[in-house]
Amino acid sequence: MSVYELFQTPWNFLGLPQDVSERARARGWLLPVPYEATTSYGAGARDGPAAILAASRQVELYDREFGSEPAMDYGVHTTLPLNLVHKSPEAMIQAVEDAVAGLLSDRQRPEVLGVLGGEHSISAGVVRGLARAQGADSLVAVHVDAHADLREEYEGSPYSHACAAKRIQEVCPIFQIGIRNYSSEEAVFMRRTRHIHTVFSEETTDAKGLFLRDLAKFVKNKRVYFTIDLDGLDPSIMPAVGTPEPGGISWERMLEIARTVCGNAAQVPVFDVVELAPIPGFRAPDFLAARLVYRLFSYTLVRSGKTTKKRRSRHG
Ligand SMILES: [Mn+2]
Repeated sequence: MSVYELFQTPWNFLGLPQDVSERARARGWLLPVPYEATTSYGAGARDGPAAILAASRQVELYDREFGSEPAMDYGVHTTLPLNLVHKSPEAMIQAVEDAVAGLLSDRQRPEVLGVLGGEHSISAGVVRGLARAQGADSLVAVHVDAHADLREEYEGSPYSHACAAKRIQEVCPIFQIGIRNYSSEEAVFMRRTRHIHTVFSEETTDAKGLFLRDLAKFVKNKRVYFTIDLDGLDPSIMPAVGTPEPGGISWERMLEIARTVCGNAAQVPVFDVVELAPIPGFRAPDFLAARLVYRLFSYTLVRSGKTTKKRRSRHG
């Protein structure tokens, strides 16, 4: 027996062994962004990344859907959390943009970067960083949320969580899913713009999932930035969010959406999962978020041999 068997598993996503989670070896990287400043109702999103990492160490590596332990093949490297203490929303977004652009431009870079929020306002920095590092050509966003997040500004800031999608659509077109709450200003904007395709909450519960065909078409041969505000899910399975809204997406439907995006896109270089505000002592939502992040890495990194080969050569 090695003496190291006496110690806990490493404090990283999924508790992966050291060699599988090294920067040099891992094809997926995870960046925790524990930021919260503009939350308007229930607080706690700054604790989201730590809760997801803690829960992930209990997630079974074996995945029935793949019949293997996919993370042991592709590897996930967990970076240290971004340091955003006392930063204003503007300064935070700049820091997130710099961090994401920096990680994606480095010679040693991930094939897929996952980002853990934190409140949804971080996403403006994430998509800007992605566009800066890799360009915005053929880039589209898929956005799961209960809220349209299309306000020009909210409570005095254009960088509030309530403006996340407005800032994203300045970079690329958006396909929104699960929307069930928005203001009259946003309703007008949604009708006027061609930059945004909206699937409302009640359409997502349709048994046949007809919207999935439109989604597949939207992402076909595109590079996709996939942003998931967990309040897009049904609050009966995801109550640990600042602003829970009745209705919303089931676990199985969420996975169908993720499979559709990752299976039809040319590439999903970056995703984020935001707005988990853990409820002390209630672990189910943290565990759901951890399982979702694991599936997102698997859907993006376990592909047909041909695609994998092409991607590997691109990264040299
Ligand atoms: Mn939301």
